[in-house]
Amino acid sequence: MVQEKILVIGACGQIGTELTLALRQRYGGETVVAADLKRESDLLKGTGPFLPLDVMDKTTLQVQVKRHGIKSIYLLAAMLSATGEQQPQLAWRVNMESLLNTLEAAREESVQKVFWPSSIAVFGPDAPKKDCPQNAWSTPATVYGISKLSGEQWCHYYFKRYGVDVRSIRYPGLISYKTLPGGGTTDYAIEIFHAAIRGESYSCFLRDDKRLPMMYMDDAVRGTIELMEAPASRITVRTAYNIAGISFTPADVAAEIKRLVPGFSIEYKPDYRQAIAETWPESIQDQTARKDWGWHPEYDLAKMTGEMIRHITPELAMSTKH
Ligand code: NAD
Ligand code: AKB
Repeated sequence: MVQEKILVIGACGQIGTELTLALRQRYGGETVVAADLKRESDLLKGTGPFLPLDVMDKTTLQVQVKRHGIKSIYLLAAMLSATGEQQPQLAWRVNMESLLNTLEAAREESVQKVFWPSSIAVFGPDAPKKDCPQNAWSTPATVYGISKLSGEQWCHYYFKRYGVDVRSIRYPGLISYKTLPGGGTTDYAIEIFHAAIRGESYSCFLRDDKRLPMMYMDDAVRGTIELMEAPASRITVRTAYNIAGISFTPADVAAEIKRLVPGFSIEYKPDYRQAIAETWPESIQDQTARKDWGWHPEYDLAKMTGEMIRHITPELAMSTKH
């Protein structure tokens, strides 16, 4: 069977890098066109085609989708919660225009499938903090969360009105070692590992007891591909699926790191990101994703911590020091 062409927009980011590599491994390097505003990252070089692309340029996006005969798009370009709060107007524009340009390109160029990630940030202070359900009341308190909630509705609209097969997941905070995070409230849970490997004390911008939903990147990438490969008849949610991984506090992850890096120490200096985190759930329910397309996480806190410590070399940790 000839594999149809895939476009990953935002391919040099935290998720984009790992998702592009996983898609290339599964479907073949030439099948997956990586695109980003940034120059091609070293990890992607030599693994498949790269396209410099600004997704805000609707005409160029459409031309490239047509030229490459793209049949699936993964849109990962966005401004995350913390940087979004620094520039709310820009975050709204980037997050909404990138999605609307992609949905329009999909509609006009007969793209068969679109993946666009939402976030646990759609839930605001009025949603249940524990085991937040799929359909909990959403009153997001950040521009990022507002853009994700609106984006979910646009995905639903394009599916209902135009039949575009758009699929989405509300990712928790994602933990990975290959690429640094891009400006979120959950970034502490990656920075902490780099500091530990450098032999430094970590100054955490959240409180010690701020529990949040998190997930190891391997689970997120596998879940994304499983969702995209599921038969359309199994997909009952056309806004975005809750998926749960691990729920932990900074103190929990610090204790787990200390077991493997005995001298590690941490101090807590909450900043504006604590206020963002306060509005998010501590854990989420994911029964609908489990029932519809078989979602299940494979990493708990101990397994994730072991993988992070194993893969972050002292050289890598030194290169990420700022
Ligand atoms: P990131 O910031 O690491 O990567 C985004 C990439 O998009 C970057 O490489 C950036 O250069 C690129 N980009 C930005 N503007 C662009 C433009 N105009 N045209 C083309 N490329 C552009 O973000 P990420 O963490 O990989 O997140 C990807 C998606 O997943 C986002 O929608 C984010 O909201 C969502 N998400 C991420 C997390 C997480 O923990 N990382 C959690 C929930 C949801
Ligand atoms: C962020 O902190 O902004 C992201 C997210 C949970 O969406 N990691």
